[in-house]
Amino acid sequence: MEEKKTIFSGIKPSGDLTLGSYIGAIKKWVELADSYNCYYAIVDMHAITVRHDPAALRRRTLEQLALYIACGLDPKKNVIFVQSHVPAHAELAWVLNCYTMFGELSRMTQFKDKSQKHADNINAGLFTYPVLMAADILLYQTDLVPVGDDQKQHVELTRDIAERFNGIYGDVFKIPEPYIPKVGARIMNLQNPLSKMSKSEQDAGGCICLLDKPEDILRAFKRAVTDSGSEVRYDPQEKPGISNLMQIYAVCTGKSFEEIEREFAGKGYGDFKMAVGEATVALLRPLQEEYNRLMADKAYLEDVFAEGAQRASAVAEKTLAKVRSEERRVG
Ligand code: AQP
Repeated sequence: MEEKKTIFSGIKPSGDLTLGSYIGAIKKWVELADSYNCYYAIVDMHAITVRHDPAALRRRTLEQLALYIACGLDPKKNVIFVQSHVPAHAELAWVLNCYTMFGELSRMTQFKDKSQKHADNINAGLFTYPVLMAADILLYQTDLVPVGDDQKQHVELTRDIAERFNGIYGDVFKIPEPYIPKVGARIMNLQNPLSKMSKSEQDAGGCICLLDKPEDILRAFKRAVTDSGSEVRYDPQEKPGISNLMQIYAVCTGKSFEEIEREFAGKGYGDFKMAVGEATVALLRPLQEEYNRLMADKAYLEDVFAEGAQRASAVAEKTLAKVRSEERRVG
């Protein structure tokens, strides 16, 4: 029997998880879990590249684990862990820093965006963030990295770094491929459909969090910014607001864009927005119930963390030993 391929992906606990995090990443992770060997991390070291509140980071790390499981990730089948519990990530990141060019990192659009948003704190960690991400991925000899569209550039850089390293030392790393969902690769802010829905920018009404109350979700969709005209039609250029809502509705209901266009032919934007809100509430309800159940059992969550760290470390340390012996030629 052919050996299962490996997946690595992670989300940083920089804010409450959003519908964007779910649709762009976690939903895919769940779908892939049976067919691959999966490593799903809570990448807390990435979250400290901007100023943060330590207590909130600790709280969110645990909440994020409960949400991963509530979304359908089974910790027995998948290795679920916290990045900082596996020191190999930091060590490999340092080595890879020495094989990554200043010019490459300067071209990263996320660095440019974050530097603008955090102009008073453009720290070196923000700049070398993609190198830590490369270490995260390469430590597990990953074949596939399911990410939203915004992270594609970082996965491409990871490939370049790995190829450069392998070109010098032989086949140390597997070269990973990005895996971007066809629908929902970039869920946009409901108040500004030209800007991504981000968990660190939870402005009033623009962002749906996975734990939001049904009435807040319905209100946010009711107030979502739409486009001129009144026809529900998929056209991201001309109708970015409606097209974003169509992506969300398509994921919640499993319907195609054509089916949605037929369903709302002759109806106004108001009916459509209401339907998207209701479909989102229906998607999130069971997930929220399971989350509440899990959060009442902190001991179980702590056990999952401990086991995940152990399983992840065993694999990560093997890759790191290979790196050390090839790169430094020491025993
Ligand atoms: N709006 C989105 N649509 C589709 N996919 C998304 N992802 C995030 N937002 C959307 C995907 O979720 C994963 C988590 O990414 P991350 O937390 O490591 O970093 P991010 O992409 O920077 O996420 P945020 O929410 O925008 O965080 P902040 O505000 O802290 O920077 C990735 O696979 C991402 O593509």
